[in-house]
Amino acid sequence: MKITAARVIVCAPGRNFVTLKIETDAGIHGIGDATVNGRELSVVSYLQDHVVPTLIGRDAHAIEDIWQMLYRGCYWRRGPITMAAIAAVDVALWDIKAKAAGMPLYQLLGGASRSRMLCYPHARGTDLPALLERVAALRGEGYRAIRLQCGIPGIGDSYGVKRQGPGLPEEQVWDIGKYMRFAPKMLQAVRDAVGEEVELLHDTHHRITPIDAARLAKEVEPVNLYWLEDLVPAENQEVYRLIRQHSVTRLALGEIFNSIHDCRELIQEQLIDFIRVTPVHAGGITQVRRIADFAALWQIRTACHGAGDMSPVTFGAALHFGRWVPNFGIQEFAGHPREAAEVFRCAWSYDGDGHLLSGEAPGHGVEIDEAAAERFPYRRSYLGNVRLEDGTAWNY
Ligand code: CS2
Ligand code: MG
Repeated sequence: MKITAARVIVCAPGRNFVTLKIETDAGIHGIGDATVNGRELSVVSYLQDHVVPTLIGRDAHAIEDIWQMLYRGCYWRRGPITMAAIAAVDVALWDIKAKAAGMPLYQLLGGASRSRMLCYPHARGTDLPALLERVAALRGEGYRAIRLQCGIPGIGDSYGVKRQGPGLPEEQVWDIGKYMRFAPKMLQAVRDAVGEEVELLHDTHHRITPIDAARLAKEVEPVNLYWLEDLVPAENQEVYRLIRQHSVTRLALGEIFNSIHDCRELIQEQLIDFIRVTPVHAGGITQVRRIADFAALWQIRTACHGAGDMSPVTFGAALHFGRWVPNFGIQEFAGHPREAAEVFRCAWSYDGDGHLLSGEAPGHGVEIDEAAAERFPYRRSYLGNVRLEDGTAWNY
């Protein structure tokens, strides 16, 4: 089966998405996600100007060989743009192969390890009462695990509360001390409100220092969180040794990783409990599967990143991966803008009881309506610029 064409479709149904569509001489097509939030057009050019010309005429079934060619042949390997481009090709080819075999992608990967996937939505509130109200509403929708993000007294809406609109980066203020004084109280207050049965998660979003992270992880042990996520940036993976030695609070990391080398020490030194890599940012199914198998050696579980900027295509691929992968943990389910449903037709669904269903359609079960996509043209947008109160540039 030969690749005959590959096109990049850019659209903004509520937010920007970049989709790669690969067509074959068997009349079967597949789609992959190439969305890198805030740097979308970089991947468009990487695909259109550099990758697509090398794909035409190749065997669409040769997923591994094409992955290795794109990874090794580019010389300037790894990095978010390269690996998102490789991911888009990889997921589109897995979609094609599964469709050609007439089976849902999870079957092609090795069959179902579970019938449904535990998931968690985002509860956000500008203050604690608003957060508690949102948590109660999500409990009413059947969710068994919920992520908590709250405005912080003295610095207003922080990460995970105020949505970034289109246009140039918004300046946001952060203060470690104010966060450190508020977060443990916020988390305990929600635990007191919902009881012990609900899994509670929190994302610190790279915003504190390692010793603060150790203190926070230790202080919230009584809350028995499902996890604390992205406590500190992990370019230097060994900083997690300091955190780990002080606490048994579960730790999650990895949504920004794009290579197995970004998490090798974290995994083999058991410095984390959940690995958050997701197909679009970590080189597609082909590499995410490798990372999951490596993580399984230390009983580390998967938790694919599933924020709204993970396209419905990535979400579909992640759910089929999650249906198969033996060491599955949980799937993030932040949801997509309402308009996205006009462009992407998805076979996956929420079961109303805290779990997601992959669907049984051949492939990853997601299709794009190109005519509808044209109704939502690209709009340049950015993540925020974060600064400490003294003006120091800080981590978004
Ligand atoms: C967050 C993301 O969902 C999460 O865990 O870390 O919302 C992240 O902020 C965005 O994906 C960045 O584009
Ligand atoms: Mg996160």
